[in-house]
Amino acid sequence: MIDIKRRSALIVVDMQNDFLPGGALPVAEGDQIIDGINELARKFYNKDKIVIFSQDWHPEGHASFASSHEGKNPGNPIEGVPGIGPVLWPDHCVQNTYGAEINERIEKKYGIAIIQKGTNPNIDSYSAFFENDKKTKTGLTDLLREKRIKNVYVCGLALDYCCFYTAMDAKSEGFNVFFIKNLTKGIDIPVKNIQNSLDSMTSAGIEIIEV
Ligand code: VGL
Ligand code: ZN
Repeated sequence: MIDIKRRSALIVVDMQNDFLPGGALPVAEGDQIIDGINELARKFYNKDKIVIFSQDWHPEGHASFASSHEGKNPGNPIEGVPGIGPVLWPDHCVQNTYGAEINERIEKKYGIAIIQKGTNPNIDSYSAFFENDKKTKTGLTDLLREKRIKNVYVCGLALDYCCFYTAMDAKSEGFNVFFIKNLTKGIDIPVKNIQNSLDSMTSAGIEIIEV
C-alpha cells in the first residue's frame, strides 16, 4: 500500500448502483474496485486526511439522457448542446431512486461529505468540482481549502468521465493530484477514451498511480 501524503483528500467518485453491474449505466467490472476503495478509505480516516464521496444526482428528464431528445438513443453522439455530451446516456442516477444510491458495500462512514452533481436539468456535471459549463461550482474546492488539503487522490467510476474530469479540475484548482488507476474502471466510449484520458492526465501533470 502506498504512503499517503499529509493533508490529502480521497475523492470517491460516483460508486452508485446505476454505474455497477446490473445498473442503468453499468461500468464493466465496476464492482471489483469496491473492496480496494474501502481499504484505502480506511487509511484516509485519519488526522490531516479526509474522504469525500461524489454522487451523480440528476432530476428526471435530465438533458444528458437520450430519452430527453427526440429520436436519440443512449450512446448516440450529441453536438451543439452546451454542457451535454459528447454522447447521450440512458436515464441514470435519478434523484431518490435506488440507482442513485451509493452502493451499500461502500463504507460511507469514512466520508465527511457527499458532493451531489448533475442537478441542473440542462447541464451535465462530470466533475465533482464544476459543472460542464466550467463555471458553476459544487463547493468542493472551498471545502478542500477549508480543510487545508494539498493533495487529491481520485478513484471510483467512471475512469474516462467523472474520474477524469474530477482529476483535471483538481489539478487546475491547484491541488497535487494522484489518479488511482487500479481503483477505477472506464466506459471507453468513444473508442480509445480510456487511453486518451490517461494520456491527457499525464500531460497535465497528474500522477497515475496504483495502490
Ligand atoms: C458518469 C456518464 C454520465 C460518471 C456520470 O459518473 O462517470 N458518466 N454521468
Ligand atoms: Zn450522469
